[in-house]
Amino acid sequence: AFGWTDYYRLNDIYAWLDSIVAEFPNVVTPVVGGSSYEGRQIRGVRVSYSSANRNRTVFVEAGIHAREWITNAVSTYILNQLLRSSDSRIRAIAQYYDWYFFPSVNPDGYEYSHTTNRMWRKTRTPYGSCYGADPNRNWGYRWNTGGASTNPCSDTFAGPNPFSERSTSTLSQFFTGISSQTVAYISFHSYSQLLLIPYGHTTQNLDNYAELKQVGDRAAAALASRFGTRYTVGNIAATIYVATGGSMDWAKGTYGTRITYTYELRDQGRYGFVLPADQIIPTGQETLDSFVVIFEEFLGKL
Ligand code: 0X9
Ligand code: ZN
Repeated sequence: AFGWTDYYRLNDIYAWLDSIVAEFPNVVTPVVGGSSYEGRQIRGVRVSYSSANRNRTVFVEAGIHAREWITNAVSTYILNQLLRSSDSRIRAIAQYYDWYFFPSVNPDGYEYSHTTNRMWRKTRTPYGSCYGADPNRNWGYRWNTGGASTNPCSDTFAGPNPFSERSTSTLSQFFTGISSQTVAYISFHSYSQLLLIPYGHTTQNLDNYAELKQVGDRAAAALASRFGTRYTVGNIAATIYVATGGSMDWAKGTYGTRITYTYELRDQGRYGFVLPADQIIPTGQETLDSFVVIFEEFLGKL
């Protein structure tokens, strides 16, 4: 049975999505956010407790990098808690927003990381003798203007053009369709314990950086208060490196999405991408603590 003490294959995750649709038919709706080169669906769910919440839509994306398995698991952990928790703060945010969760937005890469190469990162589109573009270098905002490669054999290959990948192109079209009602874009990566704010092309703090930094610092404090896990909060290019073509930057740069964070979840390199499954629940708990702070902040203000 599905749970949070192991990592799961794509079809197990999708079967679990079906199970929550069946269990919460008035709240959870299945959605298809797109498709992949190898023909898999990018499946997700919409969680909505009231039609009044439509203009407060939150978009959550996990697994854009195949090997970052903790992200897929944490996204389903949070989704499950939004449905089942009796904590009043969790109930308040669950019921104030409309939520879209896409636990595995690079399904071909995710399956390949299970079957063949645990360290796979990219999509699986063939490019000559190499495979895949980096789906977090492929989005059409300041595409390939730094921190990306033009070599198809590189792990940060931007692709031959923006949205060359079927997964990013179809998911971006889905997002465009809901962009006018969407207030938040959350992207889950691992690892390094960072809470990153746009943009990746410049160390300048643009748009509503100050607001996001202030809320992010409070979110990181809440996260640390559970188990002492320390996160650094800041601009992408200043905190890690210049990187362009990321999904969150595209949402903010194209549609001005107000609440935009990229998480780099546990750990800081001891296990790296191969985080033991017994850390899924604690990582989920502390990450949800930070989520509550972020989304409480905007209660009644959107
Ligand atoms: O390099 C990346 O894509 C992310 N780090 S990772 O180690 N998980 O690969 C950082 C994402 C930066 N985000 C944006 N540029 N939007
Ligand atoms: Zn990543």
